[in-house]
Amino acid sequence: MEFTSDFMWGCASAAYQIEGAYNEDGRGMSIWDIHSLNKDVVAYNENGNVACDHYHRYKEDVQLFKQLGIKYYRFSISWTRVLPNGIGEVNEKGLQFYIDLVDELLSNGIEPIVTLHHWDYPYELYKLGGWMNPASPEWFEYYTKIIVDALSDKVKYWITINEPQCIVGCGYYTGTHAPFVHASIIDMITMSHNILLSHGRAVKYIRENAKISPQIGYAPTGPSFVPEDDSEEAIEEARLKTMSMKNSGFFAITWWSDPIFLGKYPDDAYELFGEAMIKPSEEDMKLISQPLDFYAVNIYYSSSIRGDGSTYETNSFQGAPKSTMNWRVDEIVMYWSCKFLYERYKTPILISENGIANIDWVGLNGKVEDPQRIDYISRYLLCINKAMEEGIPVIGYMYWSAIDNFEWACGYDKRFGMIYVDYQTQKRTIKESGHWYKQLIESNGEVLEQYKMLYK
Ligand code: GCO
Repeated sequence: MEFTSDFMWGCASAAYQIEGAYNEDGRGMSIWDIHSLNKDVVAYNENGNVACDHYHRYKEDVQLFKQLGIKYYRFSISWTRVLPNGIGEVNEKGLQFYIDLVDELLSNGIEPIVTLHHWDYPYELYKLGGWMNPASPEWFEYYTKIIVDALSDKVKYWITINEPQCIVGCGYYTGTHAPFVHASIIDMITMSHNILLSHGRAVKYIRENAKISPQIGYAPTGPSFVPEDDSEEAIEEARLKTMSMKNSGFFAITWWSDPIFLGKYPDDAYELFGEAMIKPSEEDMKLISQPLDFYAVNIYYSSSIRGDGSTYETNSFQGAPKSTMNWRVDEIVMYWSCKFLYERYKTPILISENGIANIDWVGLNGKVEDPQRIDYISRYLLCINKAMEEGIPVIGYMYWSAIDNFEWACGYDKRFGMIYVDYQTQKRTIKESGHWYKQLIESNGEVLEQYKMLYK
């Protein structure tokens, strides 16, 4: 197998999805706390108030993570736990939680990867216009400074922002995530630009001030198309559609990655948005496009929509294998995404999320048997291996998620974790996939060798 000896094997999570303790020790409210009070925006009107109670149980959880054999753990920081109003006074207890978490991880041999922002935007800043406010990049830099000053003597890996596609696309376009609204095109362009500037300011701050030499990335997602067949034309069509604004608008890969990695907005954004399109200054683009060490990407399934709106039968057929999210198990997307992303952005790739929501429960034998998850991970990793065989540098894989959690608008029904949570008792059980993951990591992926020929 191609996995390098320093391949980063890990799991991921995000603050609002696991921490709970939403109103304890001085934590301020985020848009998810406030907007999930609306009826019927989240399944069963659930919220992250308690979630996995990780805030109180992080020591137990780190012990469980250790049993998964992971070498890296990607988590995010709750901005309002540290800065209850988003800016201004620091909540020392909140900051201490993250210092303790980092210490606990390191003393158990697990390297932290810190995501600064994973969607739980401060409500107090939202009231001031949030990402619409021209001061929002300064606010983000201030928040970054507090975190970097406190953690960068121990944290080496940083991710600025998770899936900006969902911040704007789901939060303000489809209205399916907090703040659950529909904004105008011009407002979504303004927000996007401010998010990119926030990223730029954060990168600059980390690069100039981190106490140990940092590795900095950014974690977008985006619709990835796979070729309908193996002809050159089909490959080219998939490449063009993956890297186009036309099919995906605010969800597009290029909208969020060209400014950062190529220093300019994609040409077709000017065609798509016309008059509404921003005319960014050179100075802004310079700030946005500072070099990054890795391109972190969250990949789950492929898009397979033809120009006329019909879908490819090769992977989107009736009865195709799907997760409980209704997402296709479609591992080849991993290969094509890595290939298309590396060709365009020429930056080493970290798979910062990939995983499956499965029908899991604790069996009569006390085990959570989840063979589909083992098979899913194997398939996707084999496709990463295929990309690596072609010389595409993939530096690591973070399974989503370490532990079952609050799946945003889908609530708690969707179980992505390698650790099962009984939400009534908070009892945790490592799923069979978690035990398997440990062996996989110990063998540095060699346990997959037997299936390699299937992905030639
Ligand atoms: C995302 C987020 C995660 C999700 C996960 C499963 O990609 O949507 O980063 O918070 O929980 O991806 O949907």
